[in-house]
Amino acid sequence: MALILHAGSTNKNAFKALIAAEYTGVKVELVQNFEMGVTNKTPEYLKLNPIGKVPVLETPDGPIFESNAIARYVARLKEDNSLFGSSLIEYALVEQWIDFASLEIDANISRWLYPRLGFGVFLPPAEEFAIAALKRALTALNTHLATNTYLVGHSVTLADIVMTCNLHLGFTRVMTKSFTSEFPHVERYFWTMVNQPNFSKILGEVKQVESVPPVQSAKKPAPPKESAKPKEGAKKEAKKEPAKPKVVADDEEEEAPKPKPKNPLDLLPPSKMILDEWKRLYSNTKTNFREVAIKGFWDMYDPEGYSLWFCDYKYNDENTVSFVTLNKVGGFLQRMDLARKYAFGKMLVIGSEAPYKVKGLWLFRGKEIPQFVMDECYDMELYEWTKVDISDEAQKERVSAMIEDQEPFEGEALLDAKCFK
Ligand SMILES: N[C@@H](CCC(=O)N[C@@H](CS)C(=O)NCC(=O)O)C(=O)O
Repeated sequence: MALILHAGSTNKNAFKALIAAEYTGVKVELVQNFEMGVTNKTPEYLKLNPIGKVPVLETPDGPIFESNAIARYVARLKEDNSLFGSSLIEYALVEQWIDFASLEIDANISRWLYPRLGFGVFLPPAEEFAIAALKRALTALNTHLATNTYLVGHSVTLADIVMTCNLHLGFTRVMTKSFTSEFPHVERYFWTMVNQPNFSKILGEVKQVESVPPVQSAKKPAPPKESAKPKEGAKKEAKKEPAKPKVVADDEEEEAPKPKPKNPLDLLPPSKMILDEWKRLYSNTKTNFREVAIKGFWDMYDPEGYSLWFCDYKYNDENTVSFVTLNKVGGFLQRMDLARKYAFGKMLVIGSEAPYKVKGLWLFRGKEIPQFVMDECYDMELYEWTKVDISDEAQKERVSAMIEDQEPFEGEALLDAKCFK
């Protein structure tokens, strides 16, 4: 008889036991009609897990909560399997990596992701701390995986199952390609693992998230959306949940965006500079660019209502392939779409051979870089930002040269110049 696992069908903590079951051949089935935020509040569920969290495994000897404990139980049900390694030291190392996956990887992904989704208070310094801690852990993991295919030994262990499920939350919800590309061995490991048949049967097709989710100020009940993560292994799939509001955080839950409050930049005192007029002048000036457009820019520029910023890509060493570098900059400009009403930018890809340098100039409404841009456009933190001091003629001239796509720029050829307007 199958063991019953209480969880929704896209709960990453439940995936651990389901994947372990694929390796050991133990039968584990998801309970039917599980509804996150409803089922786990019932008195019957609270008898299985007094804290009401998900998942819980029902066994002939009583319930087990905590997903790692459940996965260990499922892994141990079959004797002589290699999920715990094959020696005392391997057993210890499996436990070491399970703890590391939970306390250093999962905890920091959660601290980054959940406040953004409205589960918890969003505080930028706390997010910064979580991202730094996550990067520290991923750096260590990356180093280990540079010379190891698996976390322990030469085949999949429970440590790989727990690690991959935890990374799955990160890769699918908050860790974009530009974030993970700093950790190439972790990327290789993750994609190798999720494509192992015993993993893909449970996880289905895995797609990396394309942008960091925007900050939602408060959690509110929202109608559930169709899951974007279809899974094979139909026998293990719970029935579709009925369309009722949910009230509790779960990996499977997507929020409908709240109606946005007025952008604080619209509340700034009016400026004599009209951004659209500048954008029109820029676009319509075909000749005498310096005399017409650049002069016009400085005539209209209002340092009270706007600010100018130089940006410098922090990881130029990685810009070894021209089209990849151009795509990276193109992606950044696409993601800046949210700031079109409040910004103008020039991005230069500099150099005639790799590694290319990426530098830019941005004009933003207000005296600082708008907070919503910092919060919602992940690329911002890939650049060093320096406010232009317009009392410094050299800096002003640099601004003019960047707007003009002056070549050579700082002694180098331009591979490309892209404009955000
Ligand atoms: N340490 C627990 C975490 C369980 C957990 O936080 N589950 C989430 C869903 S993935 C949950 O039940 N959230 C509802 C709540 O916090 O009340 C485990 O690994 O099982």
